[in-house]
Amino acid sequence: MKLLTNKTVTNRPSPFTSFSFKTVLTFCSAFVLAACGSNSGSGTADEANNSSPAPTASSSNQASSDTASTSSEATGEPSRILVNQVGYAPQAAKVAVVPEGGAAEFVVIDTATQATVLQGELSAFSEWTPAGQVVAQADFTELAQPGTYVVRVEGVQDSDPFVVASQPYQALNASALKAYYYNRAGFALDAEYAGEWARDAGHADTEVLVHASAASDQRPEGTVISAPKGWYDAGDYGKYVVNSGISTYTLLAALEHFGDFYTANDTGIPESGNSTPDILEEVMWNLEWMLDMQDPNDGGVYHKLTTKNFSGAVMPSEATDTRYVVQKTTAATLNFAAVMAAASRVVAEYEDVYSGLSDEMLSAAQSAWQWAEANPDIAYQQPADVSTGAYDDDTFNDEFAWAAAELYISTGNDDYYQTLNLTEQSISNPAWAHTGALAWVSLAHHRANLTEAADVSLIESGVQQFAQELVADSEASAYGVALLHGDFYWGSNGGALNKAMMLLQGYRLSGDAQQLKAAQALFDYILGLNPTEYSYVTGFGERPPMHIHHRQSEADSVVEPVPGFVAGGPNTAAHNDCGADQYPAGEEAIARAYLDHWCSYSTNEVTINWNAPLVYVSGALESIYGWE
Ligand code: 9MR
Ligand code: 9MR
Repeated sequence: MKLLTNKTVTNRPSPFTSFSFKTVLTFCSAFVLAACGSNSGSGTADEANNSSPAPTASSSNQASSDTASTSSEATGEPSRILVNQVGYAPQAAKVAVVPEGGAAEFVVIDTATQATVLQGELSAFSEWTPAGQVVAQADFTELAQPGTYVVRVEGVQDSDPFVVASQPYQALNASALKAYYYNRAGFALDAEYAGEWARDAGHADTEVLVHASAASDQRPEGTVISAPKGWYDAGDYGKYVVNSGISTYTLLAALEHFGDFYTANDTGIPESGNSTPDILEEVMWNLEWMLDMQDPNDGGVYHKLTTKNFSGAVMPSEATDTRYVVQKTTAATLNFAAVMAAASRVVAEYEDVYSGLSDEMLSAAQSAWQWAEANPDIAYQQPADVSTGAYDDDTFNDEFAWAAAELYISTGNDDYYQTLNLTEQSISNPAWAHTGALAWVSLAHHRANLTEAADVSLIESGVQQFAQELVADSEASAYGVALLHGDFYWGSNGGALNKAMMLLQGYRLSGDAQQLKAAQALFDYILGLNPTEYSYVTGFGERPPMHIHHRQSEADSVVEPVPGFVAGGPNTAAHNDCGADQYPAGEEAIARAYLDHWCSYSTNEVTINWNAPLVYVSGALESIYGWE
């Protein structure tokens, strides 16, 4: 490869990658998600009861007309050279994916001058089986000069234009965080902050009924409680503790790990400019709600706060059905314990602002832990009269480990470390039902300040081994991404971003450039280096989703959806919501089973748990590539 100047050219959550120190290999198929702890129980009901009309020919064409020249269904080849449509930091690894049919060399063209600034050889062509596509890579890492460019191979369509610039993900990071503000329950979004997405407040949740499934002596069925604030989970208006767990934690971890970056950032939310970081203000909105989801009489935590059924596609203020807290569960209670223990550390840094809150959170975490120890196996059972999201995790070993780790770090009490029993804990990619890896993330970050009970070399080697497995998958992939067929479950884009986050945990320990490169590749995948040719984040890139399954975005009169949300992504469940025949490809090309249409809640919904690693990874890359 040679740098040229001034020359003009004419032309359920997947545990596939998992290990343990006790040779316990967890292996489960994407087709038996239930066995992996993913929620297929409610999937049956969701799919069977799908009452939303399938898109008409013209409406589904509308989705594809936005992408008129994306991946050809007939050949399966990408229609153009694929890049990260948002761009790259000067020092980042930069790899484009090139379809078959053209020359063996590539050039990079400066769009301002039409000069060729770099030329090189393509890698060998090989198949990426999740997409059923044969592609090569063009590695243009050497290109470090800021500017706007395209990658060109004679005989195939140019890449989209992209920038090389310092701080390329600053705006995306702020927008991904601001997505949580747009999903605040019980809060009016003023035009001053929300622009054209301003809306009235909905769901005050100051009068919520205790559902029969959650009744106790002190709080019988029908008791009115108050649990305001919190974020809407997703495109629906429910508030679910299990999914809030990993989401809230991941944002807290972003702040714990990259404090300087977040302390200086302005997200443009009403609290911006005060003495606490915006990310903490945003997280506090959800933490305050979570605190109210704990029954103060016994420490148990309600699984969710929702209506009995999903509302129609209406604005929050128009969705006024009665809301309930439903069943206390082991998973919700342990998610609560883990998050409150972690939050107590972060909030302690701001004792002058949140006086007494850190202690309150830690004791709430401890009483939740005690409830879970006394009730170690209470799985969520969807009551007959309730049909909102189930988040019905029924294996709790990972939640126990995560909560124990957070309590250990925050209290220094070795009993929690012994209970955690780290040698028995496998690492699998984080997901709402698979939280064990989060224990490793926190322990690794705090490794210098743990008590002597902790086995720091075990903690480091565990994180390293997981990251190295992902590097190997990345290097074996024609697209250069650590994504296997089994990774295409509901929310595959969240899974990809969580893998990037885990690679960055390895990188933070080792400084290994291959781990950073593999994380960058997964991030590139989200922003355009994928066989659908979308940049999956609303408002970013050349072809972002326009029809996300997000009730406000569907119900308002604004053409653009609320920005900063990552769409769920292609998956094996994409069959019955819009109609199987509406999807561009089936099982044999699962990485293309995505539809940018409101009806596609299985591929095009947005959630707080998929956006959290988008925030984490974009902020981490900004920090690592030299934010100042
Ligand atoms: O809108 C709902 C979405 O938030 C959920 O993730 C999804 C799966 O539980 O269900 C969606 O609601 C659909 C319901 O399950 C079936 N009828 C059509 C609804 C969407 O319009
Ligand atoms: O992310 C959840 C996924 O793992 C499940 O398979 C799916 C079907 O039950 O539900 C997803 O979670 C949805 C939740 O139930 C309701 N709010 C929207 C969530 C994202 O689609």
